[in-house]
Amino acid sequence: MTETRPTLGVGMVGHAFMGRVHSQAWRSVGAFFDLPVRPSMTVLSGRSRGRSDAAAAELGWAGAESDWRRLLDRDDVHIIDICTPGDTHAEIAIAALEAGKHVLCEKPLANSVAEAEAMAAAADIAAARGVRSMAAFNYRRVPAVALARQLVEQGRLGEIRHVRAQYLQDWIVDPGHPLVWRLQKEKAGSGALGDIGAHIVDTAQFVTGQPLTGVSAISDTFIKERPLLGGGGVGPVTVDDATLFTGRLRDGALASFEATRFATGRKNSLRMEINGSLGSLAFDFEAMNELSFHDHTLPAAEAGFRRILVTEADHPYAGAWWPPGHGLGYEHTFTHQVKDFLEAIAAEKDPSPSFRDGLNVQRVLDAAERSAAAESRWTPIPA
Ligand code: SOE
Repeated sequence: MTETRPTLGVGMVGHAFMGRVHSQAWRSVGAFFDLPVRPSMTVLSGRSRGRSDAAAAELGWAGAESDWRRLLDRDDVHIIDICTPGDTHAEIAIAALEAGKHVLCEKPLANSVAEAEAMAAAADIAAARGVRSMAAFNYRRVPAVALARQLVEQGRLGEIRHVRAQYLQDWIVDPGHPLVWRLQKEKAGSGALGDIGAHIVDTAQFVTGQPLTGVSAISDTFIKERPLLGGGGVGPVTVDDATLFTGRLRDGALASFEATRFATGRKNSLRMEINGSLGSLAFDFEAMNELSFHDHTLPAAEAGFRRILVTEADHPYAGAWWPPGHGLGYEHTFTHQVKDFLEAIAAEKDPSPSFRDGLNVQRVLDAAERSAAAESRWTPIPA
């Protein structure tokens, strides 16, 4: 059959952990979802020519460049997918939008509110010309999280009173773990707060449909110095190892957030419990195919948390994959992300989460950082 769908060439910047998982998404999306456009893995770019060539061959990209600016000059590149550390996001995203390329950008959107504001402003100007942008908060695309959103939207939880959100990892508990870029403020912006706290802020606001209005935070860096990557001594850790904060949602719910890389035994435990007047929801990414739901309208004798296995064809995204019960993994959330992004581009609609949503998360992170520095002072989030 002749291919009639338009082809959208993708240029991906960065090919480490995020680049690898985004590559998997671009490789698989067309095989599992019936898309109105056809993505083509045109080119990736990294800093070294040799490593970029090798990564392109390994990950399935047609070509490689060693400077992302070259991707913007190419007519066969329509989408720029930014998978680099936060300190480069603003420059690449703004240049790409100005060059008329649609942009998908990893989280956190930027390293500062000022950068995120500039990106959101560039995205607004680009959108008026039909150029789309999206912040990559992949956990919204876990079927169980998308189902949680649907249940809240349907009013099954009633009035939301509490959100309890945690993102727990343990990969830097060992003081011998080297000083990687995620532990350097100038590269990453912040530590556990921006890397994983950003996800629970986005997920909580997405599922409840409500923004946070203010926060009060505490934060610590337990291990102050770590071995330099190339050897030759130690260097200072300039970001938080853990940040905790309380907050209030728009309609009055009280919320708590905990982002830590020191929760021994917890590998990638993004957890959320939401309590409403009519029911509650609970989720843990370490059991990502399940959502627990308590229906408080049932007689007390029958009520209680029940586990929904979120693998039915009627569940968000799940029908495109395997028969019920066979389950999905981390990588599928990225496939769902590019599916939604491509569909929005084809429909000439602004994708969600937008750069404005990314800016809002940035404001929450910034408020938490300022609050922690000011003895947990209550810090409002600017609208
Ligand atoms: C590392 O902490 C990390 O890879 C984050 O950067 C991701 O955003 C998260 O999904 C998993 O953990």
